[in-house]
Amino acid sequence: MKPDSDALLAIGMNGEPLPAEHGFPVRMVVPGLYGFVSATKWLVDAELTTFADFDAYWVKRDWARRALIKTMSRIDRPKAFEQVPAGRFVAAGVAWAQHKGIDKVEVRVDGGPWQATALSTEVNVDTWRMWRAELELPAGSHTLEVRATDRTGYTQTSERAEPIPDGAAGWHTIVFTARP
Ligand SMILES: Nc1nc2c(c(=O)[nH]1)N[C@H]1C(S)=C(S)[C@@H](COP(=O)(O)O)O[C@H]1N2
Ligand SMILES: [Mo]
Repeated sequence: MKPDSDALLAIGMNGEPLPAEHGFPVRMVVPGLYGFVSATKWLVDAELTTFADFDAYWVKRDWARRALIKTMSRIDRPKAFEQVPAGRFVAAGVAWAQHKGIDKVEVRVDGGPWQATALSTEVNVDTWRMWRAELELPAGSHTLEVRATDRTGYTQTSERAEPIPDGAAGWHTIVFTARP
């Protein structure tokens, strides 16, 4: 209920009624909070209460009571274990830092120097941002890593965390092969 949370009850998506799998007829969406604490689908009723007075579904299953989405980036191309032609290759993916905004996304190949990526236009600080990087790949097996920095100046930590209790952390890493 915070005025600046931009929380909403969503009844449509892409100009159409919500698809059943995404919560038809109505769901909650709260930018900046993970789905498991905020994005109830197939909403039928709501109870006004406080964090202290109510154990939500996932809290009873050892997930965090309040969970802010962590600044994160993801590699979508190449896919894990994909074979791509050696030489010039465009890697791509998305990054997000809700309520903060993405400042930059960097990638590195085989533990080499971090290199900047090109970012798509920012719709607003809550939406995902696409990135792309042009790589020059020698033939052989490669490891690609990605990390994002948000506008508070925070760069994603390499230290891994499991999704439970309050969201995964670490650098998304893809192993793939460039064939001659
Ligand atoms: N009713 C209901 N709503 C739910 C869940 C659920 O298990 N039941 N899972 C939540 C979680 S963990 C996430 S990540 C999002 C996923 O929403 P999506 O399927 O639209 O991507 O829904 C949330 N809303
Ligand atoms: Mo989730």
